[in-house]
Amino acid sequence: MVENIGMHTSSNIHVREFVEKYSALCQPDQVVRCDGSEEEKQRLTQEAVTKGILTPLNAEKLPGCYYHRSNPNDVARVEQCTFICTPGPEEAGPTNNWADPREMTTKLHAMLEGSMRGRTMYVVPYLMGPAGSPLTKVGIEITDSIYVVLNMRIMARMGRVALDQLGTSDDFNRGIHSTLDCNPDRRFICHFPQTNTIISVGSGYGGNVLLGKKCLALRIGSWLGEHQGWMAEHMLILCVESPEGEKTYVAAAFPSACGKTNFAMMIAPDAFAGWKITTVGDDIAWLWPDANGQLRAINPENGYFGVAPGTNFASNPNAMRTIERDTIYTNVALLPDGDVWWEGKDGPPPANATDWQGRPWTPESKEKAAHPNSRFTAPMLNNPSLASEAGDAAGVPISAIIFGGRRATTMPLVFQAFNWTHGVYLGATMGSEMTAAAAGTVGQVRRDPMAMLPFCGYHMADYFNHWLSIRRKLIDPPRIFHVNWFRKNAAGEYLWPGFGENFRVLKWIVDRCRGRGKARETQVGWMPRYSEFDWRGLDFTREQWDELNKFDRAEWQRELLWQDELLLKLHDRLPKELIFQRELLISRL
Ligand code: OXD
Ligand code: MN
Repeated sequence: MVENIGMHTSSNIHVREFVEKYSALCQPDQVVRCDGSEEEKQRLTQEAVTKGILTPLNAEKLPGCYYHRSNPNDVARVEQCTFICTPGPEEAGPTNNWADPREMTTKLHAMLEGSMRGRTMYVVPYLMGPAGSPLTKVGIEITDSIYVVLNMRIMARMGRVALDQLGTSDDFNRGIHSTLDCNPDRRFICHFPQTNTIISVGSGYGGNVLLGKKCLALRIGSWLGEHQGWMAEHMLILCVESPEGEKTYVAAAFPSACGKTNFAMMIAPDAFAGWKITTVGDDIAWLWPDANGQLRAINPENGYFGVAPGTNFASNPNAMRTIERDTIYTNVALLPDGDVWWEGKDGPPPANATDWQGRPWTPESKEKAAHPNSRFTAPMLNNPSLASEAGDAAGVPISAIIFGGRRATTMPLVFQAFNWTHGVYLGATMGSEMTAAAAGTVGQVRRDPMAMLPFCGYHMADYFNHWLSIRRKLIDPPRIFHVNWFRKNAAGEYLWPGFGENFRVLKWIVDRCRGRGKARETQVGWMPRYSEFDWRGLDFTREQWDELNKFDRAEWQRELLWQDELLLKLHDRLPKELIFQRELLISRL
């Protein structure tokens, strides 16, 4: 006998049928329908503590914060277990794993059968996007993980607000998650765009199970965007405000764990008194051309799921303040006084800690105390630099789009595309060294178009075409830029200080968008001269600048060959504009 707890059974018949279907299949002991209330948060948190899923942290240092350790086999997104299930493989394209929707559903349903016996099934209604925005989507996630519920509560607008927006409609994403036995061999993250459904089994890791984030807001979202005329992108959104109060909105796509959160929360160097950067979003942007031909964007999320290692008061003071309260920490190290620690946190390493796997740790230990992909989940409202527009249903007008990767060689600090089509080519051919955010070989350069390789829910060449088609709806398209904070010298040292100093790059970008900044035409795009950068307060010589921006023909030739690997994969659907851009680049080189 299934017991029902929580809010009234939803009056939406489609939600009811969905929940009944999966409770009959998964056979939980009880079904808890979440309403997003404070009382519910307290109750579920207490239950998670009692069950040992969460550990309360030091209430003075970190009020309202909790600690969670995942299964050591389950610490990152797993691209090899992630599938796009469309009627034919050509819709998913060569950059996605494809499975037949019927066969995959049968297989997953067999795994789900009875999977929640002895467990609770939580029903989590949520919104991606501010209530009332034209792009906002409703999702209902069914999960057997209380950790997922408490994280979803931070990352999305959760509970009654979503059911209110849904009304009697059938238009919602159906998400089903069961941790099963957390066995990597029984781990599948599957997307069914045609039926707006996601089924995720065998994992408890954020990117695999907080279904509103990567699964709905990016993979299903990108598919919906192509059909509905908008774009779901792996981009932060920030606002640059000048001392005169001029606001410029910028969106930027960097691959996972390449500093989107740091860039989105950046503070201008002291010398730039009066300049302010505020955060609209740190990971995902939904963009659409409005009726006036202006590209607008919302951040569909409500919180930050950020990488902890490397976060400190120098690299990201706003993040440090954001995660001082009401935050869930996953796989960081735990200190004896109930504080948390990770590599790259301020101050010296602690004398003693418990590492992310629960083992004693000292500075002499060979292994890292925190997992390199350890995370914080924190409410957006905690961010001291949150933009006042972050929750605006109408979104913000975007003036610049930035693409960037982690590249030790070849790529200069910043250059501007000649036009939108060239910018799409820059995004499409983006490369980056792999990070710990996904299982794989850290450090290897791979093509990651628009930082969407793991997140584009359909054929990548059709996605490029969609980008090109959006241009036709824009009257004054955003300017497009490419940046690289990670170039190194022969000794392996970074050539650019990065972090807050990236403001100088941002300022040049804003000036370019506003028709004020100067640049010179180069083989690769418009580049700033040393004299065109604002150097107040920083000692950076012309020689350093020249090394940072050196053009090496041999490296660019190799770059072109690397780009071909991806372009060849997509050859049968590749838009001719991108082929022409490649030819133009070759002739300029
Ligand atoms: C993320 C990711 O968690 O990109 O944002 O992996
Ligand atoms: Mn991301």
